[in-house]
Parts: sequence; structure tokens; C-alpha cells
Amino acid sequence: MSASLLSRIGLEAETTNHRAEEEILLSSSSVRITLPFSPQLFYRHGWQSWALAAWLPPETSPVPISAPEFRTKDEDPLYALKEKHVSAWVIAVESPSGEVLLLGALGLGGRIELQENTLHGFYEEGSGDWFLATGEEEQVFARYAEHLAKRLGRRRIERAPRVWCSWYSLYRLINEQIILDVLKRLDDLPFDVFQLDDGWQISTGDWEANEKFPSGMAALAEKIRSHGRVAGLWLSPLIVTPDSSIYRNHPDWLLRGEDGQPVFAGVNWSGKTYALDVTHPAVLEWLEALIRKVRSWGYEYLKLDFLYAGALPGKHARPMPREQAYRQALETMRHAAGDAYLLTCGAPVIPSLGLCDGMRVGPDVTPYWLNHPMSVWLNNPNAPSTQNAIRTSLNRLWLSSVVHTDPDVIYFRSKTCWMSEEQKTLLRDLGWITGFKATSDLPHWLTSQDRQRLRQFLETTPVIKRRERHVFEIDGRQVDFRSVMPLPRPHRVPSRLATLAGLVPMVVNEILPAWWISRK
Ligand code: 9PG
Repeated sequence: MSASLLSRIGLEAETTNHRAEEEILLSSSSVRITLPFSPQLFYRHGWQSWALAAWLPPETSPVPISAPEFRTKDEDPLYALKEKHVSAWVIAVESPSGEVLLLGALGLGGRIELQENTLHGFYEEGSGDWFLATGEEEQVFARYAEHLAKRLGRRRIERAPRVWCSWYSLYRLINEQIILDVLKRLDDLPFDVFQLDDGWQISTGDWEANEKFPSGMAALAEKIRSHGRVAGLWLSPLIVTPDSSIYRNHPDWLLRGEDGQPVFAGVNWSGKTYALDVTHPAVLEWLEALIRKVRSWGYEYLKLDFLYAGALPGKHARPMPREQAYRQALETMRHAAGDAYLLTCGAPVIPSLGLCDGMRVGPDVTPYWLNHPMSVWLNNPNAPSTQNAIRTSLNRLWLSSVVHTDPDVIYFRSKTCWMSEEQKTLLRDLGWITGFKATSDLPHWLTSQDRQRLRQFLETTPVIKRRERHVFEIDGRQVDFRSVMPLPRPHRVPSRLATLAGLVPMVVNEILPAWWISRK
């Protein structure tokens, strides 16, 4: 056998803490590794839930997302315009013989740049530990995950709950009546959680029931419980919109940039959003009270969304590294949530570990395969689209020992779904592989065969075997995700035009059916 790969690399770092045949633990503000080969493929890990995780050829140029309003939401803005590939916390490369070398930060704020045959790891502030290992892919990622779990903690619950979520059928067009109707019509389908998504609140920042929920949120939770389900609720606690009372009354709670202006946190369905300064003691107190309030209403499953806003760069009231500021805010919310299930979404991945039970590990799914203008014309593999969601979620399975990996909802409905059977099956198989099972399908959109399939999905736990990186066996049936993985070649279309074109499938295939059903 030839000398081990680890003995053949060039390594520059400050301190080596432990060295074995296939593994080195280091402490260093910066690590430089020179590989004895030019990698054919490298593993890129996106910063937050929605950001691309994939094995890519190094010559893929890291073209930025062309619309700035999505760049802030979908990438770490500090690196979104870099000409080198920058991977968040962990990178891996494949050697010509198929062996994998992984370099992973064990602390917050670690990034790794790839340039030809060198890997350059650094901490944004100060120094920290690194894990460097070689071997078989699944093994090295599993070992990295174990180190992370030891330092940051892991999920407390063995099995992920089965969730009905209101987003991917009703979007923001929810109201009390339709929600109660769905609750009833789900009947004996075996869901553990009934989760209300965006659309119940007065504004992003004013977390009280709006006029569409006249009986109030506590009464609704009670109704959900009376149907034998755990009540679940969506919140985006770290962002606010200009129409919220926080934005108007507490300007000092907003995170501000060097220019003194509030830090933009991206657009969503409620408009332009801004980040809170999560180091401000009053903000932390408010977060604690908010989570206690929704818990006291009776919600025991919380989907906390747009969490990346808590780690955006800016001038903090109490200066500290941005990912530490975020983790401290999540700790506050974890503490206030007691034993509720926390699902983090749009979340900086590594800084959330140990504090959440589940994590969304890819972008949003859509009832169609690919939003071409949003994904390809804007060069945004993080845009909502089922293909983008499957790609990134599948490349984050290694996190499953530390956190429940949520690939987003699975579609079973025949009505208002524009995917082929094959595409729907791939998504369903991903649900089985991750073990996180959720859907948003309205019972009225399911044929009896759809309903039967949904029930079988919820009730069975098939035997899963991994055959190759992207090939699995589910109860002996081969499932091949390889065709989902390649990134389309970016086009150059003016970003305004592409955004407008991308809104068309969203409005026609998502919002219109929701509007139609909710007005009845
Ligand atoms: C609610 C949703 C759902 C969903 C989350 C998150 O404007 N945008 O481009 C945009 C993209 C994704 C997105 C919201 C807005 O999704 O992932 O599950 O909870 O928020 O608003």
C-alpha cells in the first residue's frame, strides 16, 4: 500500500494537538493544506439551510447570484461575491483513488477557500480547532459530525415527528376557518404535529394573531390538541419589517452596518426585512418573552425561520463574533422553549447544532421541479425548487446523527402539483431516507390513491442502504439521485427580467390555487 494520504499533504498550521494515521486535530487561526493532486470534485457546504451543499468540479466558477435582494437571503453576504469557492465550516476533496480528505472547523466562524490544489481554512475572528481526516467518505463525515456533537451537543429526540405544515398549499392565505377545516379532514392520517406557517401574525415583528384568526392563537392550539395533534407554529423572530412596532418604536434594536443604516436581511413574502441586533440585552429579553408567550398559548413545536439574520455582519451593541451572537440568541430561545421541539430554518448550520431538534437542510420545495428563471437565469441554486431542495438536502445527510435533517415537505397530491411521478417519487424517497416526514397537501387535493400513499409513507420505516454517494436502496429497490445533482450552466439574463419571469410559476402554480381554495 502507498503512504497514507495524510502523510503526503503539505500542512501549515499553528498547533497540532493529536495526530493519527488518518486524522489530525489542529488549533489554528489559519490552516493551509497543499494536496498532492488536483481534485476532480470538492464538497461545498453552504452557510445556512437554503445555501447550496454539493459535490462540484473545482472549475465550476462561483458565479454570484445576480439579484442582490436574493444574494443577502440565500448566501452569506460576506462571501457572496468572492471569486474563489468559499465553503462554510467544512470542505472535502476527492483524491484520484476515490479517497476523501475533509477539513472541518470545530468552532464557529470557520471558512475554507479552495484554490487549485490548496485548501485555506481560517476563522473569521481569532483562532479555533480543526478536524482533518482522510478515508472513506461516509466515515470521515461521520467522524466530523461526532466531533461537532461532542462540542455543540445533539438532538434530544430519537424519531422526528410527522408534520402537517400549512405553507406549501395555502402559503400566506391561511385563516381560522380553512385551518379548522383541514384539521378535521386530515381525520385519522397519522400526523403527530399540525403546524401553522407564515400568515397568522399581525406583522413580521408583531407576533400576535391577525384578524384572520379571530379566536386567537391559544384557542387554535387547544383545537389542534383536541384533534390529538401537537400544535406547531412558525415564527421568524430575528427579522422585522418596517411596518412592525419594533422597527418604529425601537430603532436601537436594529442591527446597523458601518453606514449606520439598518442591515437588510432580504425580501420575503412580507416585503423587505431587517435584522435585529441579537446582542442587545433588550432584544434578548424580548426573544425570551416571545418564545415563552407562544409556549403559553400551547404550541409545542416551533419552526424558527430566517435565522441567518442573527448572524449577519454589523455593529453589535455588545461586540462579539457574529456566529457567536447568533448562537447566544438561539440559546436564549432554546431555554425559553423548554421541552418544545425546535425546527430551525434558514439557519446558519453549525452554530445551530445542539440547540435545535430538527433543521431544514435545503431550500424550499415547490409543486414543480425547477423554477428556471429563479434558479438558472439568476444563477441561484438556493432558490425554492424541488430539484434544488433534493440536491442540497441529500448532500447534508451526514448531519443526521446530530440533528433531524428536514428535506422540506413531500407532495402526494395529484391536484395542483406539476411534477412527474418519477420526480414525486424521488422526493418521497428522500423523505424516507432522512426520516423527517412532512407534507402540506390539503386533504381535498388528495385522490384516494394519493391518500393511501401518504398513509403508507407516514406509517412505514423502510430499510435504507447507501450504495454510492447518491444511490440508495430502499427496501431492496434502487433509488438513484445522480440525475438531480448537476448544476445547470448559468445564463446571463438581466436580473429584473429573470425575477419577474420567476414570479410567474410561483403565482400561477402556488399562489392562485391557494387563493382559490381559501376564498371558498
Ligand atoms: C414562509 C416560508 C416557509 C418556508 C421557509 C421560508 O421570498 N423568498 O424568496 C422566500 C423564499 C423562501 C421562503 C420564504 C421567502 O421560505 O423556508 O418553509 O416557512 O419561509 O414565509
